[in-house]
Amino acid sequence: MTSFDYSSIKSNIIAHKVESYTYTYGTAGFRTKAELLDSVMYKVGILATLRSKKLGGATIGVMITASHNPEEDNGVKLVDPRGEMLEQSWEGYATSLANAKGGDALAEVVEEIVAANKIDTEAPAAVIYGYDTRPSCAELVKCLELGLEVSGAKATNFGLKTTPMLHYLVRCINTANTSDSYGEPTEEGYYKKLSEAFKTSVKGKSRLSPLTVDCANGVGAPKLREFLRYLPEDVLSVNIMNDDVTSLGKLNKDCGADYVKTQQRAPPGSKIAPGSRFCSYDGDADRIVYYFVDSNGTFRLLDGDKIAGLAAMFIMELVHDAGISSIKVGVVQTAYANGSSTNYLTKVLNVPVSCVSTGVKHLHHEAEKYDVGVYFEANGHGTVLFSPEALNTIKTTEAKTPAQKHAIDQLQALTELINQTVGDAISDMLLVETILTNRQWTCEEWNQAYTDLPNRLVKVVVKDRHIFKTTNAERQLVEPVGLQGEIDALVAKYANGRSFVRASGTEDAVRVYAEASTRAETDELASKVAQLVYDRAGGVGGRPLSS
Ligand code: G16
Repeated sequence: MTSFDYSSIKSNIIAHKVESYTYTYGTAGFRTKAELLDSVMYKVGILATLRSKKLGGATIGVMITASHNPEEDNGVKLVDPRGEMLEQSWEGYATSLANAKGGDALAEVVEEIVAANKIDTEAPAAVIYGYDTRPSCAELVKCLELGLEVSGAKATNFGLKTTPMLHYLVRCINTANTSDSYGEPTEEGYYKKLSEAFKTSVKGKSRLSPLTVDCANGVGAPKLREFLRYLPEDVLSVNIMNDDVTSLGKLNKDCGADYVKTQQRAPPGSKIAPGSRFCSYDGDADRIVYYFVDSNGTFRLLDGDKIAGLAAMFIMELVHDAGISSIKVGVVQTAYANGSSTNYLTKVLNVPVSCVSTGVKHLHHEAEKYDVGVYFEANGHGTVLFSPEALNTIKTTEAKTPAQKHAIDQLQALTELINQTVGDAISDMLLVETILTNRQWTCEEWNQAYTDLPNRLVKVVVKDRHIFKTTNAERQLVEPVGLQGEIDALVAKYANGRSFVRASGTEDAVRVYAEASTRAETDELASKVAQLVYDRAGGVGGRPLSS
């Protein structure tokens, strides 16, 4: 069926479950308890079809995942034709559709979208979709499929995928048979592209000691295992842990990138010892953090900030060695970036740094403004973007010396190795492993770039997190009125103190971030700011939680 079936849409096949619940297309799409999402999936199916029709039948992606959230949650996000997040102007449509109660209201919103975007509802539409390992995915997929059917999309189920694989597939499909072809639109094509690029970028270098990867008991586990079939053991040696995707309740539980970043410790049961190298993915394998214990047995985190610093340093040196003066590197961070990392980037690497709001979509767009834009959130979400001009320069520059040729080849391999559609734990891991292998560095040597200021992230559950409104890339609160002044007064009491508060876009909580000169002062500042938030906004469920 290709027609747009208004009468089915009006019959409102899947009704809004809890009348009073308001959905928001947030930091990473819709995300909440899985049992509240069936009507949302149905409507997202309709929206994805409309988006494809609007864009001349270009393939749109739908990913069903709640990433780092607990197993009982689920979520959904749309992927635009070049593999990037849904254009922001359409997020409002997503929210309106999700909150339309009853068939008439739904049809009305659909008609508004159609009219505002001059969409020919009989135009062709193509949508691909994938999902993670959550037990709720099977039911939600059915709801999505109904939405795709009533709106007349040519729908293709790509099955179990990591989020970045789905982004990759969308871009490959939309660029197939063009000069801009991104790759073979299959899972195998993804594995081949990344593994070949990795082999090139570490050629002639001794293999490092084995890397242990914590896969958060999520989709990253089977996919990494599959990927490793394309890389001989003498090129990259990997031990996989937390790979149980069948037992209930294990996804992201006391493991994964979010746990390691917020708890600042290795997952229980990891046999981490001085000299070993560990990393953790999150539940849908789009984030990664590295860590190790130093010779004193102290846990050291190499988070998204450290990865950004490492990548920027390496790429800048390659660009220099390649003799290419026209390519300028820039870095994009959020307010969660550690103050020391920003200092390192601006003062040591002398690289321009922009700060934007939380959410990959914000970082991605900012990074597109640079020739090479390195973007990472401290939580390990990020990638590197090469502008079309930079890609062309790298491709066409003729080497005058063997050293220049080596640098150009390395840059070329990086453009293939890095998933430029979105942050990708497997691809980012290969990027880090490339750099460490080329340098023959340990994590300890990588960590020497700068010392993190002690920092703390605290989660506060309040009655209504939506009353928190921010400005200045989320670094200041505008509402509740007066609260920012109270936070500033507290911060002023601490050397190198910094703290900010914002509502999470993926969890029902307010996040409080603090950093200061010492661990004790940081914890004190975080707890005092969290208490302020709790008191002002009607905290729920006892005292504020340490994330
Ligand atoms: C998502 C977003 C990230 C964001 C994170 C936390 O990550 O993609 O950009 O940093 O949520 O967002 P918030 O603080 O608004 O809850 P993931 O890995 O869960 O998709």
